[in-house]
Parts: sequence; C-alpha cells; structure tokens
Amino acid sequence: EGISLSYGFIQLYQQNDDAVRAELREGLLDEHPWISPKYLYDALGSKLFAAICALPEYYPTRTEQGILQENMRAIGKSVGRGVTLIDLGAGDCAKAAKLFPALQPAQYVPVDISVEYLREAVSALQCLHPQIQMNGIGMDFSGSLDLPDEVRREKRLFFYPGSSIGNFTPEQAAAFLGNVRDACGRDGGLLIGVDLIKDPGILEPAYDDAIGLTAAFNLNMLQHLNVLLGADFRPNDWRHRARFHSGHGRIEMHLEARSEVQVRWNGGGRLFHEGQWIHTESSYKYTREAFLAMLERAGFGEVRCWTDPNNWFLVCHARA
Ligand code: AVI
Repeated sequence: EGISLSYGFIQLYQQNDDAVRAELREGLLDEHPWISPKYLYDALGSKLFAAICALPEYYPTRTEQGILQENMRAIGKSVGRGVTLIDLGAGDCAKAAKLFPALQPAQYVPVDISVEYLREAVSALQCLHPQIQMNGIGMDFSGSLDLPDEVRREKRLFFYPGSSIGNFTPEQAAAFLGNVRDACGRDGGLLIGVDLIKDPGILEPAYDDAIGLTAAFNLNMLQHLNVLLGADFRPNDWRHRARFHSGHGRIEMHLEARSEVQVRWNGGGRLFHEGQWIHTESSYKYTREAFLAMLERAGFGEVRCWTDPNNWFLVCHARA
C-alpha cells in the first residue's frame, strides 16, 4: 500500500533581486559598513549554522533543547494538541520535529529564507510523518508575516526557537512580536526561546569557537555577497571578530579587513582600510523581565516560562 504525502512547497519572493542588491550596496557604502545577518544563510551558511549548534561552546541550542525536553509535558499541556505549527527560520526542521510527539500538529509549516536547504529538509521529514500536512514556505518573514491561504487559521502556534529574536534590534523585535501576535488569531500563541544575559566569559567563546566554525560562518557571507552582488570579496582578506557589548546587551560579529582591501561589485566598489570592519550580526541577550515586558507590549496575554538550572536561556509560551 502506498503512502500519500501531503507535502507542498510555496515560495514567496518578498524582496526582488534589485531590492536585495540595493540593500547590500547601502550597507557596504555606509560610513559604518553593515550587512543584514539574514545574508549569512545561503545553502552553505545554513549547514555551517547547523554545525555551530553542535559546538561545545555554543550553549544556546543544547540548553534550549534541555529545557524543551525537561518540560515537554507541561509545554504540551500549555499549547494543546492539533495545532498549526508555524516554524519560523526552520533550517533543518530538527527542533520542531522534536515537538511532534507532544503537540501532534495538524499542519506543519516550516518557513525559511534559505529555500533549497528547507526543501531538502521538509521532503525528508514528510516521509517520516506522512500523517502531518506539511507546507514549506520560502520567504523572508522579517518584514511581513502575510502567510498564504494554505496555512490553516485554527490554533496557530508560531515556533521561534534558538533566540533568533536576538538577531533583531529591540525595536525590530518589538515590531516583529506585534506582527506575530496579529497573525496568531484568537486561539493562537507563540513558543519562543530567548538567550539571557550572562558572563561574557561564556558568551564570547560561543561566538568565537576554538575550531573556527563561527569564523567560517561569518566569512561565508562574503561568498554569498559575491553571488548576490557580483562582488570579488576574498575571504582570506578578512578576519572574524565577536565581542559582547554590555552597554547594548549584545554580541556583535564583525568582519575586519586584514590589510587595505579593494572590493569591486557590479556598478561600484569600495576601498576598506586595514582594521576597518563590516558589522554582520548582532545577537541581543535579554533579562527575563525585559523580555516578558516586550511580550506584554506586543499584546500577548498569559505567558508561561521555563528555564535551565543556570538561568542561561528562557523558553516562553505566550497566548495571543
Ligand atoms: C540564529 N541566531 C540566533 C544565532 C545567534 O546566536 O545569534 C546565529 C549565530 N551567529 C553566530 N553563531 C550563531
């Protein structure tokens, strides 16, 4: 007897190629050069990030996983069964798949900007769980959460793990949480993981590991820019940097020029002087109180939280 698979893939282009190039050029030509961290995730970048999650120094993934495992029954009770599980930044879908036994979702909707990586992951997962309707969506959800009609409106549970919320500025994060709240519907909610402020001696190695995986992840962005912009960045000309800035409560990742570097791209270019850097990512860390206040301001109602014995990481279920 054959298995009928309900896997469908929808690709939404929210930014056209011209808009992407314009955003990249604007950042590279800025007085303080920057590139949005979303460009860390091409096919190789997504694989490197999955490998980072297995590093001994990168505590967020395993700490969050421990919290989810330890409290799975309570989380399942809080969320309920048969949800429409919308996985924001799904990557390899591994984190959400671990929730399937407790939540038994009616529909699973993984969303990611890195389309090819997602397509592979979802088709493999659909074979393992033929009873769950799966609709992968390739989209950049940072601007708008306008989901296609294929996504059920009932019992929407947005899943936003891994402290990805930390890659927005607090202002962007507040606006994003407001969008999620609006997209939830009355019986919906959000299951979110957030990294808490802690000793820089723990934070910094998590973003500058001994075997150089995070450096490769950061430097790979230059190869992605070469493709997107027709640029001629050479990763060897640049050095990975990661520092915790306590005033901002954030880890900053930079790419720093090792010497004077001339970069050209279609229709332009820039000379970077030795030591000049491109800001490639911020990863904000929150206190529990500040994050709960943000959820409340975004319009969420009742919130339940779980943490680890060190209080390094927080998982919250917020009802719409
Ligand atoms: C995806 N995001 C939550 C990661 C973080 O910790 O900010 C990305 C990352 N950057 C370097 N290592 C991991």
